[in-house]
Amino acid sequence: MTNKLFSFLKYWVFGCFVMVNAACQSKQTAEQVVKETPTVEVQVPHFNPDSAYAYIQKQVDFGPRVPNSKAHRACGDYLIREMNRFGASMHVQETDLLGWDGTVLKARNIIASYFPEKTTRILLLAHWDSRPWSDHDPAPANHLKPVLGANDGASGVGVLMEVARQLSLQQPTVGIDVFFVDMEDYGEPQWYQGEKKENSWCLGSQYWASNPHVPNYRARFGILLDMVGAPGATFPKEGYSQRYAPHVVEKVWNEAKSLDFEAYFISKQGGFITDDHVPVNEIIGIPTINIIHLTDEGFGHFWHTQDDTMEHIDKGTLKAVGQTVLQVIYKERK
Ligand code: AHN
Ligand code: ZN
Repeated sequence: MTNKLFSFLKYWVFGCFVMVNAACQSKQTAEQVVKETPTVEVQVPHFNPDSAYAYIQKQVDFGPRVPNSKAHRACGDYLIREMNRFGASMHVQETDLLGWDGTVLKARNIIASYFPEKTTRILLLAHWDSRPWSDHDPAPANHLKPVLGANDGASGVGVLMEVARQLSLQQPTVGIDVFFVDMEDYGEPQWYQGEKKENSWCLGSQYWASNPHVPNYRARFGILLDMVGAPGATFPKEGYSQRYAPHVVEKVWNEAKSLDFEAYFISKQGGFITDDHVPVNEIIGIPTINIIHLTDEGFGHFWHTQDDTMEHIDKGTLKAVGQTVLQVIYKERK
């Protein structure tokens, strides 16, 4: 009797174990089916705006990074060091460029390549030099003073440094080249009365577009970041971007919308801005857009003034731009 009861209990317990186990296994199988189903969902890393902010602060702490200055040299060294630390293969283009005033400018274009073996590539750009003249400052006494360039220069570089840090942690499907462009902001100042010189802006990108860091360089498309740190910044669809790379504009603005950033990436036609994406489109022929802060009043009241400082850098704006760029990169397929 006791034996029979024991035997019954034994099989009952065993039966329960089998049933529970079977239930678990069928659950596992269901999960595996879900995992194995091809899906467009990808894990996009979280852009950290505190890091981007710190990278902007660091650049600004060198002082104005104007051509041929100690601060410019030191900041360039810092950028090369940091991008190396973030696991990129570095290409540094050193060259002498001629400014509108005849000054020989010691330029360094800094290109950080991720996954150089991949043939499908995206090019990301921002200029790292700052402007030698605050020619839009309300006080004429400031017109010959250099711009600190927290927003104009450092913001785009800071966002791309945080993108690079994420690239060092998680590999996307495509290869990425992060290009810190030199000598963008040496354009002829407002106060200059002499003969107007064409193409005095964007000297570093003009040079690169004619002399790429690797022969026959190609990228599927490019994204330039310029002045991407101001609180409440608005990025209309800039003219040259729409002309040369409308599909890239749509891709980027759609991703921004899906992340609820349409207050920044506004659905509005912007003016034509001479910037580093122009030689990239016109000389080397890579469809490239410009994410640039632009309002009906221009680039912001602090643009090319003594007031382009950290006070006008906003982490909410950095997040909107950085997360949108990361989403575009990590969703791109071969
Ligand atoms: C012009 O105003 C011609 N280009 C604006 C490009 C620029 C200057 N971006 C930053 N500073
Ligand atoms: Zn500028």
